[in-house]
Amino acid sequence: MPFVDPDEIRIRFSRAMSDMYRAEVPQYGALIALVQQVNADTLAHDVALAQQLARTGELDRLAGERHGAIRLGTADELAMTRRAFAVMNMVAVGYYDLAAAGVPVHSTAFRPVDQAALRRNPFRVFTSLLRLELIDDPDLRADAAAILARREIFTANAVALIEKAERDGGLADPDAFSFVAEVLETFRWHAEAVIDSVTYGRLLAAHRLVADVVSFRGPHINHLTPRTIDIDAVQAGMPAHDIVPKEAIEGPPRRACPVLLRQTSFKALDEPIAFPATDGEPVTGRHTARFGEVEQRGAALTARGRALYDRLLAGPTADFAELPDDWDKLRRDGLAFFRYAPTPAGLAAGVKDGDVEALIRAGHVIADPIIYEDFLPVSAAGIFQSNLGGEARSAYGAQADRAAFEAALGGPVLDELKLYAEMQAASLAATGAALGIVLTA
Ligand code: OOG
Ligand code: NI
Repeated sequence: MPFVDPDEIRIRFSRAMSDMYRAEVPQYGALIALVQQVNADTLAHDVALAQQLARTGELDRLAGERHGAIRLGTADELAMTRRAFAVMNMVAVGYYDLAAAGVPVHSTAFRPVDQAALRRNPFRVFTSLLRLELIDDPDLRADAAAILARREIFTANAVALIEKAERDGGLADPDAFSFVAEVLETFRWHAEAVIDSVTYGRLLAAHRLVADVVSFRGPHINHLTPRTIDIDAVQAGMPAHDIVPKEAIEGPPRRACPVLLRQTSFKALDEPIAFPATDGEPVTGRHTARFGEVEQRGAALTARGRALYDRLLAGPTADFAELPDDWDKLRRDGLAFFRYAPTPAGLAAGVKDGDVEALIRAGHVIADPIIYEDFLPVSAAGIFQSNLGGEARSAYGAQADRAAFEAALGGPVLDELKLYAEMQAASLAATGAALGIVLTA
């Protein structure tokens, strides 16, 4: 039996997650229907956008594109999660420090990185690791560590299949099918807490997120986000679908040339949970953690573009007028990443001059924005806060600790800016090769 393509395993897994979350959270199904409608309407009315998305391969991936989020409790859990995602051709990209925003975690995103894999399905999982050292009360810290040390978030079969994939270099069917089913178990919602209600209350008082991570058998997926190409239309359409969105969309304002990421979420479910019975009496409670979110993705910004964006975001009015709303200007100013390709006219013209901007003006080369595949810590913090019951906590004094995160992960996280720069350079080289010239940007 040949190995199943890791990209195919990821597609199956992403679908299985979507089916599971639809069954767990009915509003998710309503949101998906709304997003599909908005995307279809937008494409029907914006031919230029439809053509651009077709050129960059995003049109095909759009309908199945999702990101999820999980919150892990220990270094061992993070290391095994890395190995599980590796079977699906997903690696850790980026380091996000959330302590600065008052959330006691640091995070990465597991996602595919090469262009072919992204085009097939860019499934990403925002993965946070609890920083127990940020819990002030030493007794509570020790209790939480002991509770976490007792749990095993992956099934024995999942671990065996991960080891088999590593040993053999892949998984054939039916192992690949079993792998998807077994790993899915890790992310399932369990309404039974593993701790008593008094301990739950103490964890909750330390931070709602601590209670969410420590109280359960595993890191239930807390949202699964579809991608829209018009988030304002989705936001406006939510009430008619009985979905109550947050007031404001996170990220940059609406622009003709979307950049980075805009997101909005709807309120977390208030769900019944059960604590272990005491004196034979059942003990029940309620927990809020799982919510819904939708996002619109735009161009990846260069280090320079990102610095400008961050400066404008931090400004008193968050006015983004200084960031050009024009693809040509964003490209010429080196503010965003682009994918270059020869046009049919360019291939027919027998061009000699390698100046890219001149070739673009002549219609011989086309440059499309490279889509941002990652996350924004400020938006992520806003998403965390709004779904942890609202009450914001001020920043933790602690510094980011990327070294500790990477030690827990068992390897370095990739630098997203480097990945985008490589994609841009590869597209320039391929365009030059197709035209038979050396291109200079
Ligand atoms: C993760 C929040 C981050 C996003 O889209 O920025 C996130 C969480 O709440 O666990 O998913
Ligand atoms: Ni999210």
